[in-house]
Amino acid sequence: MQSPHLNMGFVLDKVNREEFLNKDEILFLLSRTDEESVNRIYAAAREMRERYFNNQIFLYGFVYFSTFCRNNCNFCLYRRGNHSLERYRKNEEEILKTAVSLAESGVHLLDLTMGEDPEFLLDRPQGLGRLLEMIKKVKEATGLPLMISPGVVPQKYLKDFKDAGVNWYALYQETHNRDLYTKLRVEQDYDQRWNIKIAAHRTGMLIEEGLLTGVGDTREDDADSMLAMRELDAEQVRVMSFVPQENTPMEHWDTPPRLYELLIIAVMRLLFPDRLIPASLDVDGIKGLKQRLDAGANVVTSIIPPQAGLAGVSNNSLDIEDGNRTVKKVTEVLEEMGLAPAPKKAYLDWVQERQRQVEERFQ
Ligand code: SAM
Ligand code: MD0
Ligand code: SF4
Repeated sequence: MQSPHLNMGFVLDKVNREEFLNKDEILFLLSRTDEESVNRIYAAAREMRERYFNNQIFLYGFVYFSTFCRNNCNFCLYRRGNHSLERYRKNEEEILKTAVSLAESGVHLLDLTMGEDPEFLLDRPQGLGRLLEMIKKVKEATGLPLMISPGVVPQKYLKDFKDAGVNWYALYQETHNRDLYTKLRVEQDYDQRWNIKIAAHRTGMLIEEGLLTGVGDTREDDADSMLAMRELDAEQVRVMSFVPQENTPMEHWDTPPRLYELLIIAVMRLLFPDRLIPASLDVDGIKGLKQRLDAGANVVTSIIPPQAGLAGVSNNSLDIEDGNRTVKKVTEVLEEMGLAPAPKKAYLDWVQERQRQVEERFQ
C-alpha cells in the first residue's frame, strides 16, 4: 500500500534536498504515468544532473571481444544453449586495433566486455594470463580508464585486474528479486554474483550495478533494486529494456514500452544525483539517445566502431556498420540538446577522485 500523503511536490522537495527516498516514495515515482508528472520527474532529473555534471556527458567505447559463454541466461543471445549463433573471439591484435581507434575517436573509457568465456577465465597462464596481458596492452596503448565486464570470476583474480590497470568492474544483478533472478540467470548463484561486486569494490575498483526491465519485474522489484544499489553504493547504475533474442527461451516475449525504462533512469538520477547513469545505444540505437539523456542519463555506452566486426548485446548489429554508434554521431545529438562531451580530464578526475574515496573507505 502506498502512503496517501505522498504527492509530487513533497517527494521532489525531498529529492531537491538530496534526502534519500524511502521505498514508498520510490514506488510513488515509479508509478507515475500521466504526462505532467512524468515530465516533472524528467525535468527534476535533468536539474540534478546539471548540479553535479553541468552539461558534460561521458562517452564509453565498447569492445565485445568474445561472444563465447559458459552460462545460459534465458534473456541473452550469447547463452551457451544458442547453437545457431556464429560466435567470435577476437585476438589481441584485433582488440588493440579497435581499442586504439575508439580512443582516437574521443571516448573517455573503454569497456572490455565478454561472455563468460573459459578461454579467458581459466586460471593462469592460459586463460587469465591472456586476459591480463590484453588488458595491460590496451591500457598502455590508449592510456584510458578501463572497465571490464567478465562476469563472475574467482575472487583471487580481482587484485590482478586492479594491478593490470582496471578501473571499473561491471556486473549487473538484473533484478534483486531472488525468484526472478533464478528464472533469468539460470544455474547462477545470486549471492556469488552479489558478493563479487562487494569484493571488487574492496579491491579498489569502481563498480557498476544494473537492472533489466521487461523481464517480469514489478515496480516493487525495481524499487527494491534501487535500495540494493544504494546498499552497494555503486558508482555507476543502469537500467536496460529487455530486447528479445532469436533462438532463446524468451524470444517470444515482448520488448517493454520505453517509457518505463526512461522513468527508471530519471528516478535513479533523483536517488543518485552524483553517480554515473548510462544511456545505452544497445537498446534503441542512436534514435533512442535523446530520450534517455532527457531522462537524466550522463554517460553514453556501447559506442562501437564500424568495420571492426564487433557485435552489441541486446542489439547485435543495430546502427553499427552504418557508423551511427560513433562519437561523431553521438556528439551531434548532444549538441542539439545543449550538452557536450566532457573534456577528457574531467572524466579522469572523476574516476581518480572516486577511486581515492573507495580506497580510503576500504583501507
Ligand atoms: N557476460 C557478462 C555478464 O553477464 O555479466 C557481461 C556481458 S553481458 C552480455 C552484459 C549485460 O547485457 C547483461 O548483464 C544484461 O543486462 C545485458 N543483456 C543481455 N542480453 C540482453 C537482452 N536481450 N536485452 C537487454 N539487455 C541484455
Ligand atoms: C551497453 N552493451 O552498455 C553494453 C553492455 C557491459 N558493461 C555494457 C551491456 O549497452
Ligand atoms: Fe553469458 Fe553474460 Fe549473456 Fe549471461 S548475460 S549468457 S553470462 S554473456
